[in-house]
Amino acid sequence: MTTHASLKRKQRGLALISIMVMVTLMAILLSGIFYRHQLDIVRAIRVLNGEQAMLLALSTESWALNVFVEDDPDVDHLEEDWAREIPVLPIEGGSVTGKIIDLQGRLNLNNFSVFTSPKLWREQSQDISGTNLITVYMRLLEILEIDSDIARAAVIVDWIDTNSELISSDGAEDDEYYRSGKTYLAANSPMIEPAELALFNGYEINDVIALENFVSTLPSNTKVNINTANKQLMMALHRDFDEASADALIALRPYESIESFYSAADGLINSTVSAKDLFNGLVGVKSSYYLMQADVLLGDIRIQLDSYIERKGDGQAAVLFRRMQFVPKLVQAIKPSDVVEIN
Ligand SMILES: [Ca+2]
Ligand SMILES: [Ca+2]
Repeated sequence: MTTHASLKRKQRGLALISIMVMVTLMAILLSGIFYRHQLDIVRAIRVLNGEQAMLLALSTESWALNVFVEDDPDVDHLEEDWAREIPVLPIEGGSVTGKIIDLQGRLNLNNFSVFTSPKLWREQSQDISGTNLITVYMRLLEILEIDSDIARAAVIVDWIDTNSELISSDGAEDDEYYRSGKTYLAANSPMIEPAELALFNGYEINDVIALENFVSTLPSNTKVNINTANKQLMMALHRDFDEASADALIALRPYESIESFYSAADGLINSTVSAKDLFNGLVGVKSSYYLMQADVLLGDIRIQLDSYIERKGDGQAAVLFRRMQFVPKLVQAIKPSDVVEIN
């Protein structure tokens, strides 16, 4: 009996240990499942937020395209609906904001495709009182405190033109890039974005950053819209335009016709040549190319969308291309006070 009773106790003890081991294993297993489940939920929320944020950004783009349906295409200025920034719209778990920028308020670097060697020579040799694409660009560089050597223009021409002959001794084609140790050749096609300038012989990254808001790279030859160009570009239009005259010209906006701009400019130029002759072909009062920038914040997700828009003559507008990027919410702009010097 005694033996039988101790055997039973032993068996109970073993059963108890087995149950404890099983419970422990179950607990480990379940905690693993719950942990994975929680991860799945976090991932699912992220994906859902990401998709919703993308849809919100794209709906901001639809808003931008719609704005142009009602817009008067014959004149474009900063008092029109498209120029009104969307205030920060609160949405559940985040916010949306957006704005439209007129890209013809900037100097279009793809306009440099018009140059042949004689035309470049003519424009660069012109008296500084004159106004043409080269003098405007050179003055803009000066105003932005960037070295304004003519090579700055010549390398743009050679980058865009389809041949491999130098536009002038200041230009740069494949051989020049090869000789400067670059691992790429001239594109021989229109520029896609102003950041490309950083690849060009002679341009430093700081020059490109300084020029960023003053130049564009549009797919066709365009005029500068004097209703939207900023002060530095207005000053660059003529050597007689100082800060005060640019302010005066800006105060008279919007110009409903280019003639009204010419008469305002005539009063500020010490020249026998009329503003109409000086600026003909360079400036206008309407724009076809715009950039819509949207910023969507949803939970942990932040999306920035840049949509390049072309407005067609019939009131329709279309997206030429878009760039969407996910920005980690935790990334903050670096303030000078954050920078720690390491000696
Ligand atoms: Ca308009
Ligand atoms: Ca060339």
